[in-house]
Amino acid sequence: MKLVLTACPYCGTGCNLYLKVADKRVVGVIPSVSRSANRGHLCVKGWNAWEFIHHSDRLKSPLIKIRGKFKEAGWDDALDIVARNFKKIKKKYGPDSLGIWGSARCTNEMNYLAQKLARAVFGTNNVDHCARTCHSPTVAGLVRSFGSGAMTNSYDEIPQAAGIFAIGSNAPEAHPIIWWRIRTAKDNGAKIIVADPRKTKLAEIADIHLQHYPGTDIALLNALMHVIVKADLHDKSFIARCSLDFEKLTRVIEKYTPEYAESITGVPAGLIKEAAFLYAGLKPLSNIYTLGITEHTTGTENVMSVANLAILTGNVGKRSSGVNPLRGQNNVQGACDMAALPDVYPGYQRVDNDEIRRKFEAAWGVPLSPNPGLTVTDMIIQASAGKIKALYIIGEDPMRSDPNINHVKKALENLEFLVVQEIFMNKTAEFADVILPGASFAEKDGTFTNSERRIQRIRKAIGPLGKARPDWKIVCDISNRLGYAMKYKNISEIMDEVASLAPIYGGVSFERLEEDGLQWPCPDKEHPGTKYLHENGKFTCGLAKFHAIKHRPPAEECDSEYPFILTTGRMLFHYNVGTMTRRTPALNREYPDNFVQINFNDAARLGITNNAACRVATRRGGLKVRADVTDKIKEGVIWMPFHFTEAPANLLTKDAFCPIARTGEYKACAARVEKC
Ligand SMILES: Nc1nc2c(c(=O)[nH]1)N[C@H]1C(S)=C(S)[C@@H](COP(=O)(O)OP(=O)(O)OC[C@H]3O[C@@H](n4cnc5c(=O)[nH]c(N)nc54)[C@H](O)[C@@H]3O)O[C@H]1N2
Ligand SMILES: Nc1nc2c(c(=O)[nH]1)N[C@H]1C(S)=C(S)[C@@H](COP(=O)(O)OP(=O)(O)OC[C@H]3O[C@@H](n4cnc5c(=O)[nH]c(N)nc54)[C@H](O)[C@@H]3O)O[C@H]1N2
Ligand code: SF4
Ligand SMILES: [Mo]
Repeated sequence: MKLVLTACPYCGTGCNLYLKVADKRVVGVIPSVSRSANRGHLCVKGWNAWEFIHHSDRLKSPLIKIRGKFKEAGWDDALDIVARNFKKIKKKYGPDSLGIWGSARCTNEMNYLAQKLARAVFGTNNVDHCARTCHSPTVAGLVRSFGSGAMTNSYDEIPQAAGIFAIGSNAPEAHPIIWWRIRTAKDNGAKIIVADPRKTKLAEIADIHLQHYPGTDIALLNALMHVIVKADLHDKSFIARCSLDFEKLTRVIEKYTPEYAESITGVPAGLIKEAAFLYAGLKPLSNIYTLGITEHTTGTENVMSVANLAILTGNVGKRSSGVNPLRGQNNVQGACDMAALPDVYPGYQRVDNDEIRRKFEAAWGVPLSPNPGLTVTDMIIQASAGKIKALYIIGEDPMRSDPNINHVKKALENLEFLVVQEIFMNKTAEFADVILPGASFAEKDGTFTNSERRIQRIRKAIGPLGKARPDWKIVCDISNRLGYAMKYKNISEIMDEVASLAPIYGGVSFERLEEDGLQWPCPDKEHPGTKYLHENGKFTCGLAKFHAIKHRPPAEECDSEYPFILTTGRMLFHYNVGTMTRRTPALNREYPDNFVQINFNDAARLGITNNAACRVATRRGGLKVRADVTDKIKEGVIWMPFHFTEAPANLLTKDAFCPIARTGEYKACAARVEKC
């Protein structure tokens, strides 16, 4: 048996594991003990991250749609059709009628080439990926507050924190190996404050659980800051030395007394006060947040509010402190770093900066567009409007993961040409003209960047199945056919090109990643990488900036017809749209079908009993699901996972978006529940 060291293909924790290979098949997994991301631990998805690889549903040949039916085809035929159509549409409607979706499930190298294909070959900045549905408010918000939009600190600092404030994060289910560190902090004596509408496992071990209504985070955070400032517990020397605009903040938070916040959030004023006093007394304190903060029409402002609280108390730029967004996908950090984003080149260098653009024009040998492109959200809207004519979607399933899928369906139907690159047939691929089979993580080399900015190697354990090809090679094939040569002898040359263009990756090479990866910023070959950002209050943008932010309700508020707030998310055993975990018997057995969590008082009023079928409806549509009657959710709020393609939660969610980051409001819309 061969053991091949690689990284987990699921969440952004980036655990390292060995794939066990026998007779050219992956037959199991064991965790790596020596790598720091997980230190010998894996969650249930990691332990089972091998069964889907050989599943009989894997796409093993290119498919071409002929008169509405998919037929197997050779690579030459499929690539010819792809190149011919992209060329034709570009000629007829111009470069900005095309768009590419990179993939947070794929390697850095693939994403670098995908954005290069968009910019240098298609001639457009219309390139984006699922970070738009996820942590784009983090990138936008933390850049505004600190100058850099990533997790500030490292995993191994969490156990030494005196305090942890986790807001809108279900780490026990979504980031289990970071949860292990939070538990260790608790064992070491840390105090824990949680803000979440649901009583998660994390809330259960918290010293204080603030169970607020979805979409009321700004009111809650402003009230915490109000109490801290009134009690004179803020870090005055840090504020004076390292920040801007404190007075603007104080003017806005003046109004947010705990009593006023109680009227918005539903959290008792006394508990808000208690939490604020506890928070202010804990140093260093690590702020952890995820999608409960970002997936709102106020997403970017929510992120800046968390940053406000950290600056106010001096909890940033130090060990075991910081503002720590736990990134979602295995390589969403990397896909952002590589600039599968419409406004920046690799390393967050703006496309509308002339000097930067000239650097990339010289490197890539072609003129480049100075106009920022469209986000995923806006490519969908513009496809419906007839301005986007062709899309190349890699490893993403907007027909299940974007809000209000009927709105997505209309857009995909309106395209003249759609290429989908996938490992499994998904709902988006059904709309494709051509489907290109990618190799799974076990079948290719490359790198993923995890949530603590650690760039790590993934390694090929077996050859690609059937006619599948590594995703980066498919991008090269398309580019070469379009007349722009992408010829790399091996994949490490791609990382060398990234290092030469993106200063934060300047010192990165495959050779240097062998040991335990490297954490960016890593500007040169001698640099050891960076454990935490903004050391000694020296922020990437000079001084940290407070933002004065007022509470705004979600786009859709409850009324007598739709009296519940529906919020959606994930659970331990399944992963996003479920193409892999639903095909993993050990995981699917535990949770084979969709359900809605509802408070037992609400259920009793509606005559709904545990496990009985009920109907959940919003203004977009309705679903019949099982009721999970529980005390773990606040009254007036219901919760549903989005992993089940046959009962898709995004039939219900609303296509309302953060105006800055363009992220959808998956975490709050108005719904009704009925007994079936
Ligand atoms: N098992 C598993 N792990 C995963 C994934 C998966 O699908 N399955 N997906 C990965 C991805 S892509 C991501 S982005 C991460 C996401 O990781 P998380 O963001 O932790 O996961 P979610 O379940 O989306 O939501 C987190 C919490 O937000 C709470 N919440 C809901 N509404 C609000 C609100 O208005 N305010 C606040 N403060 N909290 C609210 C929910 O109750 C939930 O406990 O997980 C990653 N890890
Ligand atoms: N209601 C609701 N909806 C949500 C969210 C929510 O909280 N609530 N969260 C949002 C978030 S945070 C995210 S990140 C998105 C995720 O949404 P998506 O990115 O659409 O979902 P995934 O399941 O991560 O995977 C996308 C596809 O990648 C494919 N894939 C996996 N590995 C590879 C590979 O190596 N190569 C190729 N070519 N394809 C591969 C999978 O088969 C799958 O079809 O969902 C969003 N949607
Ligand atoms: S915590 Fe995330 S990276 Fe680690 S094994 Fe689980 S899914 Fe994989
Ligand atoms: Mo995500």
